[in-house]
Amino acid sequence: MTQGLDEIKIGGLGARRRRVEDNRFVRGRGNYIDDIVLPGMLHVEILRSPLAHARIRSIDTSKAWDIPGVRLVLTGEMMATRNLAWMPTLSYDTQAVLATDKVRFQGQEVACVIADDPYIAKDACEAIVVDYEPLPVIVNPTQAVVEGAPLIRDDKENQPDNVIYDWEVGDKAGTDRAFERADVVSKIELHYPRSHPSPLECCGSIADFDRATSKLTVYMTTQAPHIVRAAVALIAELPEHMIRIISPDLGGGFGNKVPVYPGYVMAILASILTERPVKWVEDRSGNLISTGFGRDVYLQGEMALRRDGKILGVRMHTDADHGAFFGDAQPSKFKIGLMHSAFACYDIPAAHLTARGVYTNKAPGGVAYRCSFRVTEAMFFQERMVQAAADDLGIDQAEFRRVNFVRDDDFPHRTAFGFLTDSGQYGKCLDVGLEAVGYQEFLKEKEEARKRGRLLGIGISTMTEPLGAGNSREFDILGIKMFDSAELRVHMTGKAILRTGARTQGQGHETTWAQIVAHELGLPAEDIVVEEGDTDTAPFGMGTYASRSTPVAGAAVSMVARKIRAKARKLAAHLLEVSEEDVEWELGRFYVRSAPDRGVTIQECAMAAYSNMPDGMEPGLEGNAYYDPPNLTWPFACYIVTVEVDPQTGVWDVLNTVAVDDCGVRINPMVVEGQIMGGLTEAYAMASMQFITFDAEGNCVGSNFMDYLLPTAWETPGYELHEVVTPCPHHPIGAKGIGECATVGGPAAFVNAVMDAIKDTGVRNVDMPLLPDRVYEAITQRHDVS
Ligand code: MCN
Ligand code: CUM
Repeated sequence: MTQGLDEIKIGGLGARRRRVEDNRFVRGRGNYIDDIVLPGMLHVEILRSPLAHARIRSIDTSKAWDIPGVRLVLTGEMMATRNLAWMPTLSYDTQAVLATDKVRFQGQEVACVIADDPYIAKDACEAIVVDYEPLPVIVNPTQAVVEGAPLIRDDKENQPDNVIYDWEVGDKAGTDRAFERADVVSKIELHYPRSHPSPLECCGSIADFDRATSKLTVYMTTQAPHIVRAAVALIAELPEHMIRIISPDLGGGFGNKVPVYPGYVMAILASILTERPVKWVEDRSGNLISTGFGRDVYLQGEMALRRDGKILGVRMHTDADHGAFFGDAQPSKFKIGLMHSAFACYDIPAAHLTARGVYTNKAPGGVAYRCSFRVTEAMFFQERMVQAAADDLGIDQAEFRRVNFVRDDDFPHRTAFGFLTDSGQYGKCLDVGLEAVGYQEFLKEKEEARKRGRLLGIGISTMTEPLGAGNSREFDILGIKMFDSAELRVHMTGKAILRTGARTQGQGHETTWAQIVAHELGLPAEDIVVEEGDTDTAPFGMGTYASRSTPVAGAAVSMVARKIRAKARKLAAHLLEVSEEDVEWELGRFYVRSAPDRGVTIQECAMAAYSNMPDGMEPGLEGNAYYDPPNLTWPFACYIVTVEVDPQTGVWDVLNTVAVDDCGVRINPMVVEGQIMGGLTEAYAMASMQFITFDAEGNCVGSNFMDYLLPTAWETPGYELHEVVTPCPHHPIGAKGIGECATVGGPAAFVNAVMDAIKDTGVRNVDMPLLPDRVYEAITQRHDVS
């Protein structure tokens, strides 16, 4: 027991290990899609629709064909001859690859040119003449459902209107009864505006079809390479074993790189037709205007309350604007994602949610931007409703949360919407946050400032969120169950390679997975290389989104390492010439129980696996594991923000941001803190400046970084981070997901703070982003601003 390794020194669980991938990233040695150049490669450019809704009368490509260097011009009509004009989406809908009949949003793909270089292709796109007949445009859910609204999806049979789904969950009768018994009913209406994750690197792909071997290799910016392989096999009707999807280094994903985009399909068809590698790389406007966005959901919420502060029931109705094609990547069972995870941290007897999704003349998407399948909207609505209810009751907002929290001894807890939360210490997290921000002192300071006409405010957001889809009983995408995988090969000299079915996009898996192996086997983390993203080498997995990597693939890493350890134990017994039962394990070493000095290292076992195995044992030290989690993981977060609002201008400044996160056991605290800081910055961005809007004609406002704002280091506030650790009871190392927590829980803290500061005006809500002119209007006109 005395010779075990120091876990932190070998880079195991809990080590603040520096991110190994940053070695190449900060040196400019990353290998992103646009860095890849194949011999003889051609380039695709896409012609996009300038109109949001129009019938296509004709497309004349003859001038484009005449331009020297142009190899191919594709239109929807030509795609249709190969049955590729439409493709299935990840939500059982169809999406146009290239428009045939109509265009349905501004920026939709209408034609594409494949040429020797991207500039020729771009010029040739401009030479294509499209004759459009404009149609009336729908830009929001209200317009979508009015009598006589133009039908957007007239391509579909059995689609008489613009409604995609009407869905409900929860206990309607029980909730109605709760409202009958209520002393107070608190109501709020909100819009979570459309935003965009805008990763540093836009989307792109290189398709390389080899006629001689019939093999199609596609380099692609994707968060889920194996799902794409399945999708390509189905869409292009190619044999799956002849398709290889390689996801190279990704310059951020944030959910933007989950869907299959038309550009990918065009590059594939173009490569098959030209027998040359074909590259498609999106420009920034193309990315902002046409690819997976976030949110665009309206909420009407009601809370039934007892005078003493107990929540008796909650009613929610949401309207989701999905754009022209229902293209969400989300569990097929849940039509509005995990919206019904709202209120999971509160002990509420009854809840009912109705949700309607509609088509509009806007780009498809909705599930992106650190959203965990719409948990972002759920928690924003929850925490805005909670603040409004506390105000209506005249109860302190922290106290109101505390009396309604699920208690520490009440886990696992079944939520009103039917989820089973696993563990948490909600009251403790809140206490840590209040203490850190100096809650009582701030309330006094606020009162003093008020007397002098200064507007200070404090906003709280507390939430538990479901991270880590599956389990496979409830979670699937297009019928494929949501589990994940890991494969570990320990070489003769004790060095190892680990592969998983996840795909890091910046989260640091190359660093943190090695730490899990170090924890389980005592191999130094630096001796383990981690590889993800190549379907020819990685085990099958569902990819990285919904912060599922740690809960699912990370668990698989633990499990495969334990399998290896079990085999190593047999090897150790053989080397030590004792029976397996007499062998004990400590980090990095097996020893004889009765003689602890007699031992062998894990490296010695690895060598024996190839050079000195016992009779009858299979050689080698390799294995794989598939992990189907018993439940989601439920991290908790408490975010507290203080602000000062300038009543003369509506400008607000963040004074302090405190974050208390409980994501169970932290594999690498530094990586976790990076995730939280990134997430808080996105939360601040959405609360203060980001939204993509459309004018009445469906023109996208926000298709460039002049209109769609990213916070720089200059305006980003500082953060004070704290931690509470409640190990996940069902995860092999007790870890819960963290990747999306701060983006999910953060926005309500910022908005609640500003609303608290201007509470005296009687204003209940200003919709995000809280631009100064909106806040100014609220203060001076004393009405809600949407
Ligand atoms: N981690 C840890 N201890 C824990 C939990 C996580 O050390 N208890 C580490 C993990 O090992 C991993 C990172 O934190 O390195 C994030 O882990 P996890 O919460 O499992 O999330 P995923 O790896 O599945 O990442 C997905 C999540 C999502 S859905 C979006 S969107 C998002 C996000 O991560 N996109 C990102 N964070 C991002 N960060 C970067 N830099 N780039 C993106 O595109
Ligand atoms: Cu919804 S953004 Mo992340 O789950 O890839």
